[in-house]
Amino acid sequence: MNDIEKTDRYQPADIETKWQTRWAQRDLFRTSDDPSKPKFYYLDMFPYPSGDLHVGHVRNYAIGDAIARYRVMNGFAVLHPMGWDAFGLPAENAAIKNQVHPRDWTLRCIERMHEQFAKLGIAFDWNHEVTTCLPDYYKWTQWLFLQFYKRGLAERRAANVNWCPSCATVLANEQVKDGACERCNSTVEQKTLTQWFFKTTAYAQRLLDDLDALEWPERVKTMQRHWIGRSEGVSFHFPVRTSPPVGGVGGGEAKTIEVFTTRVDTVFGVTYMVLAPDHALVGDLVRGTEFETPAEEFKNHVALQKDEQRDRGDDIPKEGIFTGAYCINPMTGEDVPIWLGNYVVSDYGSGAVMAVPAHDQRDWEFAKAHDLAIKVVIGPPSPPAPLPIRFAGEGSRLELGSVSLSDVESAFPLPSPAKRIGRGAGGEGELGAYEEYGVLINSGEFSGLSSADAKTKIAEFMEANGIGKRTVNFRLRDWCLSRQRYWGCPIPVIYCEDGTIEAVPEDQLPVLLPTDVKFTGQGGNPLLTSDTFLNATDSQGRPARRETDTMDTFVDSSWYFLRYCSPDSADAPFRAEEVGRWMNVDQYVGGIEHATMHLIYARFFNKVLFDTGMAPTSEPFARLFTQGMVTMYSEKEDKVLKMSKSKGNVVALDHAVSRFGADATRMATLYLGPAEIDAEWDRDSDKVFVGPYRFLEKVWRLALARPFTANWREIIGEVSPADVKLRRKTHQTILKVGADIERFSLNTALAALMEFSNTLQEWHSKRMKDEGGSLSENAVYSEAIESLLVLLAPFAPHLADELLEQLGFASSAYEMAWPKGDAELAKEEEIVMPVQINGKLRARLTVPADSDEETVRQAALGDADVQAQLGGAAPKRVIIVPGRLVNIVA
Ligand code: ANZ
Repeated sequence: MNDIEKTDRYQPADIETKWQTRWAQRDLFRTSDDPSKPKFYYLDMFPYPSGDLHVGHVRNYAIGDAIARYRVMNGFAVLHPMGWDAFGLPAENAAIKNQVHPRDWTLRCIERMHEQFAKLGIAFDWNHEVTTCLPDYYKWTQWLFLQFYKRGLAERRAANVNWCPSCATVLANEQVKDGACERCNSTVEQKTLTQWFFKTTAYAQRLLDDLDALEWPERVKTMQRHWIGRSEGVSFHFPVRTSPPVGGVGGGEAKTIEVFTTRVDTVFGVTYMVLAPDHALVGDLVRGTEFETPAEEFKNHVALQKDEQRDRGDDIPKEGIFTGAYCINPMTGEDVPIWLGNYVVSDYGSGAVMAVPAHDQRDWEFAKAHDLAIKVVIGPPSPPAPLPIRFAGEGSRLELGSVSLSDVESAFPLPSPAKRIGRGAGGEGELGAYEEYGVLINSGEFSGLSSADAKTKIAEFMEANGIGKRTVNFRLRDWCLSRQRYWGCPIPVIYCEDGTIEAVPEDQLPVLLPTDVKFTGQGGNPLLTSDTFLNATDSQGRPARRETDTMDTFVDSSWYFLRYCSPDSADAPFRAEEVGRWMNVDQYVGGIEHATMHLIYARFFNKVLFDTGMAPTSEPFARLFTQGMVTMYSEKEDKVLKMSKSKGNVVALDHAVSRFGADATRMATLYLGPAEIDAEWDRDSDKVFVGPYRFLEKVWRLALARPFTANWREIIGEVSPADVKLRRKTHQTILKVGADIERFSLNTALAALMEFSNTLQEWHSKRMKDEGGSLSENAVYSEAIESLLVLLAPFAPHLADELLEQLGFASSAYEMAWPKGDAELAKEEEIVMPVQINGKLRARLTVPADSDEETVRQAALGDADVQAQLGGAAPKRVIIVPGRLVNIVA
């Protein structure tokens, strides 16, 4: 199509290194300190430095780079930093395996990742780099811990942990596989250890309230609301009988069981009590009885079941045992047998549930499994005429008010089959608890009230009579931050001989990780092998022992976005004026897997720092975008999985870049589909690159195909009708690409650029045939090419800069202004559409060629001729054939 010589062909390898070197030499991506520019803080979730990047990672950084570059070109001062979440288990495991120090291993990985980011040409400002495992960072993590400690927001207390007896170490839930240690396969035990906690629960309400105003995906907000789990209910006590009930005469009632319920309207339907197997009272209830050993065994058995599964208890088989003890329902005086159950967890509410099997599906399943009574106390909203309920009193069932299953079925034809299906999987066929609100029955003086009224009335009654009180419960737990690991931030406290705890004085920070440790792989915290570390001196000069727990790495990542603002701050974790300038983060981007833990911890941290006056905003991340991940077929597992080295389904960045160049690699990852959705990488990997690569080749050819006129703005003047279409496309593309980038729709932005290049190509081929060559024609072409290159720069920055240079530009696209789209020029021409009424041509409509159906419809029905024909009657149907015809059936 033109006479470009072979040497002028697109050669990504040459131009990419050239531009990377130039950008680095010029420190082009240094954050602007121009205070007159509006600020834009773009934050990618920082990576764990694991070494090699693959195209799945590239997608994340390509998204961020496109947006950050776009903002810069639009006149913003953009902070676009990168750093390393550099503490953590993999480095420690690598140390054990390869006898290399975790620090060396980590720093080597970081170096390697630096190279790869450079190869990709991502516009990070490395002047803001942070590395959490280096003392200049973790000194401040320790300092922040001490501020929390001073404010009573960090405390030490006992907690249950997974313990591997042979590794002598605590295991995270993810390291327990089917009740066994992932590494050595020994049976995992539950152990109580004293651990450090951050009191996230103190911020539960604010973490919930402030979610509303955030511009976050609704899905993430919902996950956080669920995680925080606010419930309104009533807490009250069931006194424990000290002797078994005999004919309703009780023994002493010294002990009580506290319950929390969201359905106090069902209190008359309690037929048994369930305690968490590790509830504090269990020992007292069973001591010295035949139930003591079974209770202990049951506790150990349940301890191996996963907490998350037990937590809501919906999908697990309901296991339990009787304790032999009874308590008393304070509202009815009835005896209630006390059971232990696997579906009740000790750290929610009070660890005890008043079970109402007729109205709670979990209780229903439990009652069915253990043959316990079911008493109906809520009927459907408009109850049928009173039905004869037989109060059965046979067998082992409770005497008072108990009904058999068939009584329930015949008394209350349940509202709809759907409602009868329990939440639990499997279980008792389709019959289950009636969990809806309704009208109270069998509930003493409260019978006849609606559930809603009864909840208020019973709560008021309990409060007036000192039985209980309304409470709010949160599912959110305090954050256990202790890890018995070496490669983490040491917790800066020491234990004195007299048992007191001393915070390490701030001027002695950081507490450095010692180097004289042994990584034996034998388990236990390697820090215990360092005498220099262990032995400390307290404030009185007496010998003391240093804390060997290190912090959960989520602590490091809870404040890195603040440190990015002033990475070199030496006398505070960050400087007020810099966090004042940059916070909060305008756009945070990361995986949905961080919807809860990280994004809750970071919000909590930021709130505490806001309260101390250190952080300028109460929320750290104004806008959040969760990008989808890249998946690929894994030979190893014979299915499509998240791209990862361990699954053997990766396309390495190095491989991609050396074959297709960084620009095509970046574009290929963006072109996969909408950025928020997971996308599958083709098994025939080269296929994915071909489209973007050919497109870049085409841009290359087009840009050099005709003489470029830098001053096209001055000479563009009257555009000949033959060139209007190209000019229109130019302005349409400018408007579309900008709008698409703003809404993270990068794949459609790329599609628009590709379409634009096709229009340009067609125009050019046609022009080669005509003689062409007018001034105005060159100007239209030059405008199109310049726009194309500048619009392409956020995606393919190397190619854009190279071609701009070849066309005579002295600066990088990074320094150029984003083109301004002219809506007038972008406007489609108008078309005439015939309007038929009952098959007869009645009017001609002039509408913009790109009108949507609704616009055409409105125009047709508003047309004077059409209105006259219809004579005020509404048409039966309006059929629109886009761009061609309107058909009205009157
Ligand atoms: C009786 C009852 C009757 C309940 C009924 C529900 C329906 P949220 O806060 O929404 O999760 N519960 C209380 N503590 C528990 C624990 N430690 N482990 C397991 N379950 C527990 O719901 C609170 C409800 O969960 C409480 O209300 C209690 O069961 C149960 F028709 O009390 B309910």
